[in-house]
Amino acid sequence: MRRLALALLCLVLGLAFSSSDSSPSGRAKAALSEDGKGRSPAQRGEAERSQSGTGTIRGAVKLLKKGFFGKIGDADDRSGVLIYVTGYEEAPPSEEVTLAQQNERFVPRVLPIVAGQTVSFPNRDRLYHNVFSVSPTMSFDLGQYKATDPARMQRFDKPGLVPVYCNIHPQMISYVVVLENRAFAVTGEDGAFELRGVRAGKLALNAWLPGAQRVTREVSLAAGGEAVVNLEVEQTQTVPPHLRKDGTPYPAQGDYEN
Ligand SMILES: [Cu+2]
Repeated sequence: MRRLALALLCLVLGLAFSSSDSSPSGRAKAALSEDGKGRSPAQRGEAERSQSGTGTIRGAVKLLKKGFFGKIGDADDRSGVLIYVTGYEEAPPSEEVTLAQQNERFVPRVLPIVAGQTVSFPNRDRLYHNVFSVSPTMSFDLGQYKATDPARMQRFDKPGLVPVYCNIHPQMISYVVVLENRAFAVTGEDGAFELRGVRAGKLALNAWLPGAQRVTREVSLAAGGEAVVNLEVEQTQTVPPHLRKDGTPYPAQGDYEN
C-alpha cells in the first residue's frame, strides 16, 4: 500500500515537473522531450515512471586561468567547460553527432556524447586528414579521405575520455567525452549551466575542460527537486605534444605534404 502511494506521489510530482517545464533550454531538455516517441504503451509507461524520478541541477562555474605573468586569475570568458553527471546509465539519443575537420581543426574541440552513440566525422577541407585515436577507451583509425568522400562514422560504446587526433596535422586535437547519461551541458561565457531531467539520487557532478583537472562534487538530488552547485575549475596545464598513430613523432612543420 505504501509503495502504491509512493508511486502515485512520484507520478504526480513527475506530471507537475513536466507541465511546469515549458521553457526549453539546452540539450538536457531536448533529450527529455524525445523520450517516449514511437514506443509501445508499456515502454511509454516505463519512460514516464523513470522521468517522474528526475530533478534539475543548476549552477555556475568559475574558470581560473594563468595570466601573462603566471598569476592565476578569474577568467572573464567561462565558456567551454563540460558539466556532466555520473552515477547512472541512460540510453543514447538516436541522432547522430558531428565532429568536423574544418580549416585544419576539429570542430568542436570537445564533443560530449552518450555511450552507444555514433559520431560522424566529415572532412570539410580541400586536403586529406586521417582521424585516429589510440586511447585505451576507444582506439580507431578512420584512414584518409577528402571532402568529396562520404563522412566516416565511429560508434563509441565505453564511457571515458577519447582524445582524437589527425595523423597528418599535429595541431588537430579534439576530445570525444563518452558519458553514461544525457545529463550534460557545455558552459557559455557566463559559466552558467542547467541540467534538467537528471535522475534523482546520490550523484556526482563533474566539470572538465582540456588543460584542467576534473572537479567532482557529490549531489543528492530529490525527485522533482533542484540542486544548486557552484564549481571552480583551474585550467593551468598545457596539453603535451602527442605522437602519430604508429607511435612515432610528427615530422617537423613543413617537412610533410598534405
Ligand atoms: Cu589533418
